[in-house]
Amino acid sequence: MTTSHGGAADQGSHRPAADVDVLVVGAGITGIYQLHRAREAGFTVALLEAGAGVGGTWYWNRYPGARFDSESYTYGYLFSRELFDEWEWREHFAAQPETERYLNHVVDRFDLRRHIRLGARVTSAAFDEPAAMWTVVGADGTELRARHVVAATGVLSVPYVPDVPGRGDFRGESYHTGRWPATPVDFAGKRVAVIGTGSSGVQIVPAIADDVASLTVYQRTPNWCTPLNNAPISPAEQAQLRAGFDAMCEVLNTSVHGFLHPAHDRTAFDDPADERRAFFEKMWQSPGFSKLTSNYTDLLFDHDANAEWCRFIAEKVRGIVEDPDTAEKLIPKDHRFGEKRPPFVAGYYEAFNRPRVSLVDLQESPIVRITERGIETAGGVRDVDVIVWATGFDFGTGALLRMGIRGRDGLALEAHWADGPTTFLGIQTAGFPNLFFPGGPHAAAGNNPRYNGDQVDFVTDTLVYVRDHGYDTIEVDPAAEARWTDMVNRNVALSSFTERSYYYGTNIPGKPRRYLLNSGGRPKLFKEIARVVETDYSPFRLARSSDGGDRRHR
Ligand code: N01
Repeated sequence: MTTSHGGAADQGSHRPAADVDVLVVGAGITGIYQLHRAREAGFTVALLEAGAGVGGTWYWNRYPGARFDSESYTYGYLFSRELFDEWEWREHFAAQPETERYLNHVVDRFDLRRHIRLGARVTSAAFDEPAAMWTVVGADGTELRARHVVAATGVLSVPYVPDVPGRGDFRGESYHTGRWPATPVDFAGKRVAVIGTGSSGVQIVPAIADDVASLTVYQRTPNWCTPLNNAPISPAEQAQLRAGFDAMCEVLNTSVHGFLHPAHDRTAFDDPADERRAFFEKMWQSPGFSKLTSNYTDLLFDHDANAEWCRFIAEKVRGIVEDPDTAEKLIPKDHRFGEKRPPFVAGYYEAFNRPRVSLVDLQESPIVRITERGIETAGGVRDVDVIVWATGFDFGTGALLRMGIRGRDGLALEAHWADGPTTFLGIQTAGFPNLFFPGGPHAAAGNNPRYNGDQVDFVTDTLVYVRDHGYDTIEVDPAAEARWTDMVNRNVALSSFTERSYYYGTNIPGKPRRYLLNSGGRPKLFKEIARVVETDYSPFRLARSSDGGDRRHR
């Protein structure tokens, strides 16, 4: 790994030299972009990545069936027209291998690999106050001193496996979707259990249903699944994509959720029943998230409108799934569409028509324990060879709280966030100078790379500002942090998600129940960034260690 190529941040200053100006943690889509932007801005850079390859989510989640549910070309990078033109996505919703290839291509094309150290899971990051820099240690023995740390560690990067009694007793193979092994798992002729029916579970079920001897799906809560409607990108569409690049960027860079789909202009009851039904059918046939973003404008606010759409989906499920009892179990009863993050599927409901696929309703028959040979529920024991835990992630704060981050006076991030995260712009937290976490908690829901990319752009501009003004540290003022966090908490009411959604952390035992997204979305982020710039970074405390080491605030 090359850590230096002539950055100038420490030149002419009394401060001790860092190994690098900017250390990025995590080589996912956000970290790769941050590494590129920081280096382009003239900083010396390094990136530490826990995995054995780059890609982040698209490295770890290599389970069969893993794929985008945002359109490929809207998820990929937009910063380079040349990159966009030369990479041909094969499908509207690319599968994991293609995305992993794409991210490797980006790393090589922009000559970033020499700055990346793989297999270096960060175990501690401590702010050295007199030196005004971070000491970052990796599990592989790496130790780097960095002026700034950008933790691009993701919101869905720490897998959660529930503490079911007997879990360690199981003698067969077990895997979590979010830590899928690099060597493909051989399902042929095996009895397989999938526990969990969120976006990951409903992707893997149809992908392996033809290979297994038997597949038992353990469902605690059904989701409102609708078709992804994926398709290959035809040559004509490839040409259209290229011709429409600028217009597409304009939409993606300004839309609230970072999707291309245009908003509808009608509410559900503007239309008579037959037209509403025809519209719902159109939605059912439409790609990915358009069922949310292009549906009736009152879908998430008017319970009757939502109920109409849910009734439509329920009818579809009953029409697809041949066994009426299974169909009923697959239809959600406890939440409306959009109250949880909706999964998009290809062949999920159809999979239950195969004789070898069956559903266990855990509300009816809860899991009692894992045995050496299988899963015992209140309804009996089933022996299996493989257990797939599709049981989700410690969302939002999981990775940041496991990195041993220590700020001023040794302040532990875990202590600072004991009651839930407090942030400014979802980027910085008070007491942790020169630490940034784009793509972390208090980011907006939607097409993640777009919002995270906005944050990376701002972090980069901020690093340049700090350098060009000769400052050594930048740290958000606690009042600004409180203001942003209050805004996040106040705007919870704007969110359609219920407290049973993992966006509140409620899926993790003992985790404080706090809304972990920013419902204000990009408009709030853009507005606040503009204010930061207009007020010459007034929400931040900036200081020079050459001023005798005192923390001089402007
Ligand atoms: O995780 P989840 P995921 N016993 O938390 C169940 C993104 N993603 O990995 O609902 C039994 O959604 C739990 O049940 P319940 C996307 O943002 C994107 O599927 O809590 N079951 C639930 O069914 C997504 O939202 C794609 O009752 C237990 C499941 O496990 C996010 O990642 C693909 C249990 C967890 O669902 C997370 O999705 C995949 C227990 N003790 C993921 N504990 C794309 O398509 C939990 N469960 C781009």
